[in-house]
Amino acid sequence: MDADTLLSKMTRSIIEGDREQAETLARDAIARGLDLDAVIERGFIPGIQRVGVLWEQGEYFLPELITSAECMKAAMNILQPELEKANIRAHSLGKVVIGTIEGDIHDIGKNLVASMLGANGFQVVDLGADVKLDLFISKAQEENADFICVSALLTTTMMQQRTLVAKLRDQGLIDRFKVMVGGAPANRQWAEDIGAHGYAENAMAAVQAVKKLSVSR
Ligand code: B12
Repeated sequence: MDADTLLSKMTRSIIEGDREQAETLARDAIARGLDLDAVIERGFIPGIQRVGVLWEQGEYFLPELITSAECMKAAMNILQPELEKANIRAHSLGKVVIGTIEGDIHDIGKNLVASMLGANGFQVVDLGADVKLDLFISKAQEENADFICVSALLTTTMMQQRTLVAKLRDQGLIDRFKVMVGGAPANRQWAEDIGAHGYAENAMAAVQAVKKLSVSR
């Protein structure tokens, strides 16, 4: 099987919610020594994106969404240790506290960003999903982090990104941490409007953006 066939099988495994197949393909990619960033970006992510479209078109319902999301997580659980090994070899570029904002349980995109940052030399403290604003702040202080990365997938919870930046400003901490925002409803304009330091539309772009901010520190 060539690499392109493998990638499209990965995409299909997520769309079809075939967990066993997704896990087998993830292991296969590791065994073949494929570039795991590409495997995630071009194999698995297009699958969950397609699931999003099918849900929007009313062809998929919540059970299918959940099954596909679980497949995605299962594949990432296999790839994650390998990505971490790459990180151990790399010199740490800084510490990132990351989470999905309060009221929001979507964590697939956040997990991808966390994995990619970890794989690219950052120390990552993942707070999970539905994270209280104050916890982002206290953890960032406790961990002496350089960056706070905040994901939001709902137009309602996205508003909390603004509140978090305002809280940091009120507490005189806005210059201590660089704040990156992301998630499907966010964009560059939004980041600027709320006074965040950065935005990225996907996990690889997030790595580039955080690296750029880390140089400017
Ligand atoms: C999978 C999914 C779910 C799964 C989540 C499983 C999980 N563990 O994450 C389940 C089924 C649980 C779910 C639940 C719900 N969902 Co939902 N879900 C989706 C879906 C289909 C895909 C999201 C996803 O994983 N995308 C794939 C990842 C890879 O992309 P991503 O998250 O955008 O992340 C990338 C970038 O945004 C960026 N990024 C992400 N975070 C960050 C952070 C930083 C700092 C940076 C720099 C970058 C960055 O990098 C990532 C990787 O490339 C979207 C549809 C869509 N088009 O987005 C709806 C969607 C987000 N859900 C939606 C809704 C309404 C809900 C529910 C309220 C449904 C309900 N009625 O119960 C609940 C939410 C409950 C809650 N309180 O959170 C709506 C939101 C609508 C809106 N405008 O607010 C969407 C858009 C679907 C729709 N069109 O109606 N959902």
